[in-house]
Amino acid sequence: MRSSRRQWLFAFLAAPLALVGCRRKAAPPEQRAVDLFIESDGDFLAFKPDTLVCPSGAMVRLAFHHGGKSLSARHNWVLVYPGQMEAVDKDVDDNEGIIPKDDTRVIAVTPMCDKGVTVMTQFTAPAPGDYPFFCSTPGHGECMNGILHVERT
Ligand SMILES: [Cu+2]
Repeated sequence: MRSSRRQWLFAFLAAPLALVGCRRKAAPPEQRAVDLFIESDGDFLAFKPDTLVCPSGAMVRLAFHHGGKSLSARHNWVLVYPGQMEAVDKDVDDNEGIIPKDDTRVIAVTPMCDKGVTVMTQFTAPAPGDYPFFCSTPGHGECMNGILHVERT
């Protein structure tokens, strides 16, 4: 008798836990995909637009187009954590602006690209906040920068 009552109790206690377990195993909600487009403003050292918006947690697919007409300097698009732009920019000055793959201050980076070329990068939008982006070609970042506003979902 006693053991069967224990089994009953166990069944009652275990049932809600099992439900929670099932819910956790369910497929996560599909990650929202967002496409962003940005280009360099002709031969100016500027991004057009210089402000982008996306929701936190989204899978962002960003296309960057080098809109230069006569200017042959290369550009890229580098997204960094707040307050890190100047330091990252300075650190790559001696290496033609090439961002090392293991730089933890960097969220996303496109390849360097030539006039007329479009390059892509993909990343998960970080926590809500304002994140600076810039071109890391030496001498460009000071003018060629902007802000990605990551919004709360
Ligand atoms: Cu540039």
